[in-house]
Amino acid sequence: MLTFSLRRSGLLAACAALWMAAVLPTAQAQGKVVLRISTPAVPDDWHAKMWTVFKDSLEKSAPGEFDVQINLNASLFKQGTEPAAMARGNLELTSVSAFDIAKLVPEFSVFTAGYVVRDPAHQQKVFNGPIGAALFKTVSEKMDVTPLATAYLGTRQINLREVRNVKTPADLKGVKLRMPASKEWLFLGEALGATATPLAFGEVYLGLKTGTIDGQDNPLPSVRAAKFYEVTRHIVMTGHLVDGVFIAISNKAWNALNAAQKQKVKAAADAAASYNNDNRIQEERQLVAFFRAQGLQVTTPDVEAFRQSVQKTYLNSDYARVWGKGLLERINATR
Ligand code: KDO
Repeated sequence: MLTFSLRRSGLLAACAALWMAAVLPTAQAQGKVVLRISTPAVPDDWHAKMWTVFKDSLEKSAPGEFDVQINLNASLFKQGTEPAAMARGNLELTSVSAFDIAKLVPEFSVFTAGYVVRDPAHQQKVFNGPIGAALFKTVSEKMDVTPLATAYLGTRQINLREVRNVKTPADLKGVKLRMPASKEWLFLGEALGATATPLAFGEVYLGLKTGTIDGQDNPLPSVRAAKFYEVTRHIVMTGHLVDGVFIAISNKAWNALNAAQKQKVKAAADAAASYNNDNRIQEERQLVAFFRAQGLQVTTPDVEAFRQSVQKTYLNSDYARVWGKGLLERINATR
């Protein structure tokens, strides 16, 4: 009977929908969970390649469940605009810098200050311990994104177009030093003694080539991956910032996952960060020889003079006032 078969097919459809909802409990019950990633990292950089590790890890732990879309070279969102895109629901994942976090979570600026984090091991201890847990909770509340893992970006050094005798911050006077475009980054450039000039990462190579900037600061693996060594002659090993980026997911995307999916996404982020960290640490050790072989001068300044001057600049600034009672001391005491 027609009425019966119609009723029956309606019932079957309802059962199917219930079944789908039970086995695929995320927002996109019909399809895969789409995870769009945007980063300014260049393809040959470890913190770009780590996203393939992330994707592969999810393919293995949850075959066919996620559609991970990796967008490098800031091709999807401009550098620094990713957190806003995530808050608007236009992006699921990125690697966010301490500088971008500090715009909304002022106490996070302690990690934008030079010579605070001592080395990659110290960085992992700080962020994987109680300090990281408390700060990440605030990040989630204020930025609506959840940090999943801490990736070591490397230790930032100064990289100049021309050879220059740099021993102390005074020797950088008048040097147009490119920094990413935010007041927190520019403050660091000025604290180093230079004239900080804002420019997006993707424009740095040309800026160095044409001379619109005199130099830039980045960790050695990024100098190699972005080929800045082709258009510069000198690296000054100031080691002024043990830098990190945080693999972070929008809360909208995170809250749409079930417990098993959350665990798999977190494990994939951990695997990606470990891959990046191991490779970056190892490569950093080898790159001085590589750059010298390319004809660059690599020199060590009076690092103590840089440390004292930079620390004094931060401690006398408004940044230090928002770090909260004892935060810097607790970071220093973390071993
Ligand atoms: C840079 O623009 O100098 C910087 O190193 C800043 C980091 O926070 C990060 O955005 C990084 O660029 C990009 O991922 C490109 O390596």
